[in-house]
Amino acid sequence: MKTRAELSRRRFLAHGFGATCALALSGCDALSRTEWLPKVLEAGEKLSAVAQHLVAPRRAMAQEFTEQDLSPHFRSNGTSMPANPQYLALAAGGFADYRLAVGGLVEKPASLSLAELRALPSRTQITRHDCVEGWSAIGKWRGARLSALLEAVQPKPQARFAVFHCSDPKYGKDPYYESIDLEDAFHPQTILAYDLNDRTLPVPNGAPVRLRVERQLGYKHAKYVMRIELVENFEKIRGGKGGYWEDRGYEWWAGI
Ligand SMILES: Nc1nc2c(c(=O)[nH]1)N[C@H]1C(S)=C(S)[C@@H](COP(=O)(O)O)O[C@H]1N2
Ligand SMILES: [Mo]
Repeated sequence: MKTRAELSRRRFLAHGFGATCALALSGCDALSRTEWLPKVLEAGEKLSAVAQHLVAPRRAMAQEFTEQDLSPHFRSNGTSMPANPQYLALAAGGFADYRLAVGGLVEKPASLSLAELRALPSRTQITRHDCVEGWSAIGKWRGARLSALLEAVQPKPQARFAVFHCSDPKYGKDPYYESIDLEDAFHPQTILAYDLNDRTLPVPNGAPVRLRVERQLGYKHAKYVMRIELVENFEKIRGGKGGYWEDRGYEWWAGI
């Protein structure tokens, strides 16, 4: 359980300009010197996305690092063991029966085993994970390119977002979920990671599959992904804000 102080710190950090600039990006420094932009940023997440376009084009790559930069230990945050009997049964069987369901607004819904996911075109990347709670870690991730998976299932023209449904009920209640737009979904560094630091992804970091969406803050990187749903909007999904923390006040746009 998070203490009240931790939760309010999360909320504080998740709001507005703080989340965008907490990581001391030089672009943000330059922007904060202009008078109008901080006001614009306070106006909401859509405008934060606009500001992000000003400092970096959407196709820009997140910084990548070398083996020497790896953190000695990649910590776990949030759920470290989903309290879900179905998940525990899958884990006990080494995830042999795991299937990733892909559906919603797609022409060819699919259900993939881990072997099938591993057979998709992959990418390996050493990147820095930044959590709004005030810590960072550098890890080496390997996973299936989400673009390859989406090309296989063929998004329908109305599809605008990919929603990641996870297996962990937070605080014994609502399952974690997250979403990204299709521009981020097709970005080359967006992968469904199954390895961390050259080993099978450990349970505390989201086994068997977790999202890496490198130009976004930590909470967007959904762990324990069971189902991907393509949607036009978030109207019918849980709190309607596109993510577990977003439903509780975080910004949907967490670009860094
Ligand atoms: N399913 C699920 N995904 C999640 C979370 C979670 O609690 N459940 N926490 C998020 C947060 S806030 C962070 S910082 C990262 C932590 O990833 P790590 O455990 O590999 O450090 O996972 C994100 N994805
Ligand atoms: Mo986080």
